[in-house]
Amino acid sequence: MPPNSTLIAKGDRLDTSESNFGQLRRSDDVRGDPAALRTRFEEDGYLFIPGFLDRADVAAVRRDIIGKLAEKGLLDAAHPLDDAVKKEGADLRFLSDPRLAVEFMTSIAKGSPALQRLLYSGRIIRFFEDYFGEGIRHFDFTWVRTMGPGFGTDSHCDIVYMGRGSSRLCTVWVPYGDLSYEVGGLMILEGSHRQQERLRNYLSRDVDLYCENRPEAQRIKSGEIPWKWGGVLSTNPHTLRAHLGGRWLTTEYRMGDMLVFGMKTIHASLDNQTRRFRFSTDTRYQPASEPIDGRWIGENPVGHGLAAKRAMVC
Ligand SMILES: O=C(O)CCC(=O)C(=O)O
Ligand SMILES: [Fe+2]
Repeated sequence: MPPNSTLIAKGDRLDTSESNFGQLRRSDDVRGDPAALRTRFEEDGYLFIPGFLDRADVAAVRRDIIGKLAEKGLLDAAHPLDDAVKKEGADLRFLSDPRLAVEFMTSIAKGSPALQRLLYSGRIIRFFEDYFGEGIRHFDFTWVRTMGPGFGTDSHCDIVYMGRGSSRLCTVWVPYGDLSYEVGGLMILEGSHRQQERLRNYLSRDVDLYCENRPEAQRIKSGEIPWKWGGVLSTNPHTLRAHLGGRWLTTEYRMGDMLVFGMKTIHASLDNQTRRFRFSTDTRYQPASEPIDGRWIGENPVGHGLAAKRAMVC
C-alpha cells in the first residue's frame, strides 16, 4: 500500500508507486541468529531491526541533543522543548560548513554520556560481536545529524568517506524520535550493493584524495576548501533511481529502531517538510582484527581535515 503522506526528496515528490518505492524489510525475525543476519545483509545490503534499542535510552539521548540546540538558541520556546521546533530565523548555515558541523557534532557526542553508552556499549556492541563472531572496534567519531526544515542528504555510499580500512565496516543509523514521512529519515536504494560493477569508478574514490597537478590543489593544501568533490553520487534521487533501478526503501522510523548498512549501499534521506528537527546518529563498527581508517579514530580524529589529504598526480 502506498503511503498516504507526500514524501519529498530534494524538493520533488517521491514516486511512491509500488514499482518504485517500498518499505524496508524487517530483520527482527532473525535478530538472535548471526548466520541468518549475515545472509540477510548479503541479500539486502542492510538490516532493519525495529525496536532493537530501549526507547528510554534513546529518549535520554534525544533530550541531550535538544539541550544542546536550546543552548545554541535554535529552538522555538513557544513550543514544548521535546517537540524540537526550529526557531523562526534561527541560522543553520553553520551545519553546512564541514568544520563547524564537525565541531557541533563533537560537542553533542562528547557531552552526552547517554549517547556514548547507547552507541558504544551494551546492545549494539554485543550485536556486532555476535555478527562478526570476534572482537570488534568502532570509529571514535560520531556523526550527529540535526536536520532542520529543508533538503535531506544527497545519495551516496559511505565508502568514499571511510574506505581506508576494513571492507566489512558497517554503519549504524539510529533515529532519536518517531519520524513521520514529513520529518523524513534514511532511504536505501534497493539492491544497490549489488551494482558494484556499474559503480566501480564511484566506489573507488576517496574524498580526501586530491590532484596535485590541478588548479584546486593549492586551495585544498592550504585548508581554504575541504575538497573539490564532496562524495555525492547524485544530487537527484529521482533520476538516480530511474537510472539504476530498484525501489527507494524507507519507513516511518520509531525510537528504538536500528538500521545497519554496508559501505557500498546507496542511501539518501527524505527532506524535512516540518519545522521540527530530525535527529539521528550514524556510527561505525568493524572486526577488531581488520585494518581501520585512521581518519576516524583517537581522541580528536582528523576526519576530512588537512592531515587526511593525500596528493595524487591525475
Ligand atoms: O541521516 C542522514 O541524513 C544521512 C546519514 C548517512 O549518510 C549515514 O548514516 O551514512
Ligand atoms: Fe552515509
